[in-house]
Amino acid sequence: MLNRKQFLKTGLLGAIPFAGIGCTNVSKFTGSKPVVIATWNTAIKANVAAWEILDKGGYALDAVEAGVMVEENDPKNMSVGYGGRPDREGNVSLDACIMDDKGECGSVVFLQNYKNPVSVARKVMEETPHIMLAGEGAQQFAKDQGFEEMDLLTPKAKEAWEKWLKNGKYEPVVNIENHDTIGMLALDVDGRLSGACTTSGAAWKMHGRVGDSPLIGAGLFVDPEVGAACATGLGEEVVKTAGSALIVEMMRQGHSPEEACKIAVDRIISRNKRNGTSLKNTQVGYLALNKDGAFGAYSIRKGFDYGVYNKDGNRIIDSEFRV
Ligand code: SD4
Repeated sequence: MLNRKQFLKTGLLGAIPFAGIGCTNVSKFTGSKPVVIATWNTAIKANVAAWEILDKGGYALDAVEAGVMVEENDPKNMSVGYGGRPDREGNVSLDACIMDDKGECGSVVFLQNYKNPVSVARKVMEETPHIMLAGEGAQQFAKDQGFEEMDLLTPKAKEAWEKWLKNGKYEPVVNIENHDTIGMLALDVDGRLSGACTTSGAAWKMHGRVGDSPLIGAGLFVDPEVGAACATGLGEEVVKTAGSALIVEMMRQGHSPEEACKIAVDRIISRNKRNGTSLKNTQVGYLALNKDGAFGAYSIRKGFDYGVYNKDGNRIIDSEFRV
């Protein structure tokens, strides 16, 4: 099979003329580099792994991969990787994506039995001519790449599922109690932006359901000329409004990272208002980082927080919110 470099050399992509780059009016919102930000207060640990790489002058892509892997490997985080909550039939299935400073990306969806989907996603980006692999194909690829197969359902997650089965209502909510998907954005000392997002998805989802987290433009988007954004919360709402891509475009138009996130939250609210649908208990939180290292966040409701590690240290910040 062609790897990505060979594929690019075949000229398939070379035949497409480059479009002119639009105005990138983001420099008035300055920050510092290196910097890493990630969703929820679990980020405090994940950021340390990312910072170890960034602080030594390392690559943002390596930093986000190492950072989110901390959560994938942690069985206490029941929304990501090993220990994630299963679907309504008791299967743990994982989704993840990664995007680099050249706008290359890779993702895996509905991956079972491999605890580090972010690394499989990176292999999709680097070793294949594709950007996404799903289900059995993703599993076969993970196996071929030498990833170790394992059972991801922990006794704790199994117990939670059995408890849920007693009522067994199919209401795949991601609200203020049920979260911890990790989306992480980093800017390294050389100004390279990268992002990653990884999740076990909505607890008790239908078998086969995929949310926003592995979808480039929804759960994650990186444009090296402008900035990066990622999402957490009820993925269906994020996908319906192209959340992360929208945020990056808003930053391109001159909005600060926080303003851009607010615009994306407002888009969700107005869509639901227009349709008379309820967002009761629904949470969506967005993070954004611009190419100068300025960052911001916004969520539908109170309770979303995120971790930032930059020259001022590692800390948790409460997001601004709508209600
Ligand atoms: C999803 N966005 O699959 C994910 C869930 C999530 O914290 O963010 N949980 O819809």
